[in-house]
Amino acid sequence: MAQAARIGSAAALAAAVAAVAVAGPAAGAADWTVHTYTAAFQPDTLTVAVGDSVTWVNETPARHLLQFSGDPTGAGAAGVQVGLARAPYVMTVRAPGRFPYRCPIHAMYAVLVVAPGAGGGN
Ligand SMILES: [Cu+2]
Repeated sequence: MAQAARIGSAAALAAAVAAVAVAGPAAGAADWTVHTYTAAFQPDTLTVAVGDSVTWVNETPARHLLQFSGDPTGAGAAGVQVGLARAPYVMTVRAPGRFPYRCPIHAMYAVLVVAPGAGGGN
């Protein structure tokens, strides 16, 4: 009984590992960082590829908002809005396009440009 359960777990684990290998980030996917300062995003224009990840890091004690026009994640939202406090915010981009965003609290503006991925991985 216990032996069968262990074999079952091993098979499930192997399946999970295989699934991750198939569904994981596309080869060559890059990670980018945008720093959020008192009155500006740095860089204020960032061009990435579909499948890349972008991390926003808040370098100030103040809370900021990331208010996007459109949805770079490809989930289809009319606009993505995220509060940026102490913890970084990580987004995997899945939708090609030009996505302006702002922090309305501090009148900060920036643009995320998502180029279509070479592998068509979206
Ligand atoms: Cu702000």
